[in-house]
Amino acid sequence: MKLLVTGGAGFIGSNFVHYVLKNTDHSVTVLDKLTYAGNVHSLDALPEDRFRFVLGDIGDPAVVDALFADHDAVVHYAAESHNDNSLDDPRPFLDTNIVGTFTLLEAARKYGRRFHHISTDEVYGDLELDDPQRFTESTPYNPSSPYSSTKAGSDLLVRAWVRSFGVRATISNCSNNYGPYQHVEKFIPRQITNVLRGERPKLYGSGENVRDWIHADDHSSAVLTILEKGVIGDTYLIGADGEKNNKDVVEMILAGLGQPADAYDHVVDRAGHDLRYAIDSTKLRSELDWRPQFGDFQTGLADTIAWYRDNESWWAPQKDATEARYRAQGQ
Ligand code: NAD
Ligand code: TDX
Repeated sequence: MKLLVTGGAGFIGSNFVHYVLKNTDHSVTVLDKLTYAGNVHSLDALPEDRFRFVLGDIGDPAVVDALFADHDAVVHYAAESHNDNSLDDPRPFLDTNIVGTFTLLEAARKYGRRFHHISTDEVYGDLELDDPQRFTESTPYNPSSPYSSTKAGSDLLVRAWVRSFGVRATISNCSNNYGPYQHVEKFIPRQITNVLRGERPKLYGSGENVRDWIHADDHSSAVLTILEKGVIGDTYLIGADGEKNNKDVVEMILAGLGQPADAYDHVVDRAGHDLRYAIDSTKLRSELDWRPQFGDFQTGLADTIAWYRDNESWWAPQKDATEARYRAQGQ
């Protein structure tokens, strides 16, 4: 297959591109605008005969149409992805996540292409810490932030284009990813790179908030499975039973870097901060026979810490500007 991957210079998209080129015979074209979150060096050293990079905006129909005409299937990762940024300036989230997805769906309709939409568990809102329920495919949408509301809107556009225009699309909603190539604005890389620079990790609020961690490679294998075997029009939740509260994750990072367990700061909480996410991925496991490979968060985190230690040249150019932005917000 010739795959078009939007947002392939970002964190999860670049991990997907590496995964596909390593584990399948597909060829890949990346369409990416290279916003502050995109990094071409995440796509270094890929096989030239099976990989191509195109600089462009998913909201530009001329660029999008030409690429759809020339590919068999599209996996759509491109998005504005950071909740904190969406609280500061929501506009780019509407432009890319809503209008950009709309532009891609119109091309999928015009050229009859298979389309897979990447989304998030945040569309379901949050859970109490002691709620025995986890999110399933039938949990009602209840997004909290400008980011998650635009992702929810984009999911609903995909559903409408399937029903009204017969677009051959599937949707997946995944929990929090970790692994290499994640921007230093995000929780785990921010704390690892802080410690590597001799600064203290920064925990929002009490640190009791829970996230359900999955390694980016497990997300990639799930997406490939859905692309190959998923039922058109269906939604699949992706998760690996990785619930941890933020305080525990910070303590694991400190331990992994030989620092005392309490060497972190509490900072101003995020506005509207979701308390807990938790995914029930029974449908994906039972209907499509998918299993995660990174069962052990501790080992996956140790690999991720090692990657940031070994790849300072990848993250250092963004670190100062990211921390300056956080400092201005008291975080
Ligand atoms: P990211 O911010 O690291 O990467 C986003 C990429 O999209 C960047 O390369 C950026 O340049 C590109 N991009 C942004 N606007 C664009 C535009 N208008 N046209 C073309 N390219 C554009 O994001 P990520 O964390 O890798 O997330 C990727 C996708 O996965 C998003 O759709 C996100 O909602 C979803 N998701 C993320 C997580 C997570 O834990 N990070 C979890 C579940 C789902
Ligand atoms: O410095 C920090 N300190 C802190 O305590 C940062 C940056 C975050 N946090 C907390 C906020 C969250 O409870 O850590 C948790 C994770 O924060 P983020 O990395 O910003 O992720 P989150 O808001 O959970 O959203 C992520 O997962 C779902 C991705 O950014 C989204 O794109 C995805 O949809």
